[in-house]
Amino acid sequence: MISDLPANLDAASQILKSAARVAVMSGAGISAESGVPTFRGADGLWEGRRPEEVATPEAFARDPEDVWAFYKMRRDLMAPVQPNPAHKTLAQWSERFEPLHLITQNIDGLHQAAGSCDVLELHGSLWDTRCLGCGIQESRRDALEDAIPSCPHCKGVLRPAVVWFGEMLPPGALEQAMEWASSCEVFLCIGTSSLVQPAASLAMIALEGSASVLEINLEETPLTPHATLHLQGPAGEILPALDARMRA
Ligand code: BV8
Ligand code: ZN
Repeated sequence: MISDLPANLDAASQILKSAARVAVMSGAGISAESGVPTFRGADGLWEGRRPEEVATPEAFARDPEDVWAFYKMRRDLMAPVQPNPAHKTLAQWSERFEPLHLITQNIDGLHQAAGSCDVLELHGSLWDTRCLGCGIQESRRDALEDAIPSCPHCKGVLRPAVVWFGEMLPPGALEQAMEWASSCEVFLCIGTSSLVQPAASLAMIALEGSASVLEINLEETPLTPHATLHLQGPAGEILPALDARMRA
């Protein structure tokens, strides 16, 4: 799809202006302008390490220390990171639409840091741990010193409370996301390669529900041919540009 950005921005802002029910699905690309490496880009986090190596229950069973080192590296990397204008625009839009449902594949917490509430984290949170012993899940921003952190309640082994490949999404999360996707008027798909399932199926569910699907991405993805509009460019510039047109 040839992207004529100015025309697509005008068309997209018209679609949004007349919408009430909006759903958003974000991926790693929305945090790229905050300095967070994406998964499959040239500087991708997976660079040199296959996802199956670190983001699977088998990897954790095989070498929990190695998997924790990977997540600690990401927690340390994320600690100083701030939301960018893309996150901030979506936070402002939560007042503008009735409702704006925000679904994210990201585990970085930047939507919440920008002020968005009720964020549906399909793949869990980098900041949460879950105990293999007592099952308690809690958010922890402290440095998690030990190679394999232990539960403050029962001394059991903690794991990152994220969804690994081959694992089910949190109970109810996919159902909620599917309900929002099927009932929205506009579905914004921002900064995702649309490769990881079942998240990648949400945009198609929105299309079946006769929503307009607006894709914001630096490049074309498997969703692009199906999208109503493809807005090619950085989310941190495109979302504020849409917002400005909607206010004009
Ligand atoms: C499940 C948490 C099964 C951990 C993540 C074969 C075919 C189809 C499916 C499968 C298959 N083989 C296996 C599967 C299933 C698998 C899957 O989909 N694999 C893919 C790789 C093929 N899925 C699963 O395993 C899921 N579970 O299926 O369960 C099951 C069923 C029944 C019973 C039991 C089990 C679980 C998947 C969740 C995995 N966890 N994250 C962690 O983060 O460490 S996934 C991980 O990838 C992140 O969550 C990330 O968000 C997600 C998706 O990636 P993206 O967000 O899209 O990021 P990516 O780098 O790929 O793309 C960035 C995009 O942004 C690019 O397009 C780029 O152009 C763009 N961009 C960059 N900068 C900008 C930008 N856009 C705008 N502005 C910018 N500035
Ligand atoms: Zn415990």
